[in-house]
Amino acid sequence: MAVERTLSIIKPDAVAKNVIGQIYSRFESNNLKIVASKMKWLSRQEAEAFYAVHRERPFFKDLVDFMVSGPVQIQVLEGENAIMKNRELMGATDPKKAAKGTIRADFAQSIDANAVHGSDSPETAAVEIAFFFPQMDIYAGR
Ligand code: RTP
Ligand code: MG
Repeated sequence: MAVERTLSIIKPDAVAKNVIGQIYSRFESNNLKIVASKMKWLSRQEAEAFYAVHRERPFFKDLVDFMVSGPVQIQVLEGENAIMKNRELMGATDPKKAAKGTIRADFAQSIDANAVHGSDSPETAAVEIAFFFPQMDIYAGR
């Protein structure tokens, strides 16, 4: 299996709940290495650009309102099969439907405030990583 990189965001609800460390522990114990990391309070313009694929969806305004409601913790995760592995650790978009033991089942309260974002394909991972991190700020760490 290939070593991949994926973009992860700990959303404002989980940052406010003070569970960054607990979520990082799940990445680490599942062999996902944090190779870039920063805390940032997104502007409305940044949040709209990041979620531009959802611009026409009915939930777009709620999504952007939520993403700018407080700071987020943004990281690049590296590891075997990192994109799908992170999606598995996150659980389903709606925490009520998320499998037991997933990040969203344990830390999220609603489909809007759902604790984490993760890239969903190699193509979106490349675009999303470049959106937040210049190449020089990503450390392979080997
Ligand atoms: P994310 O992009 O944040 O990792 O989440 P996802 O892939 O699991 O879900 P996606 O379909 O990409 O939707 C992005 C975010 O929009 C909100 N959403 N609300 N009310 C709704 O029906 C609805 N659907 C999606 C969620 O907060 C989701 O994380
Ligand atoms: Mg998505």
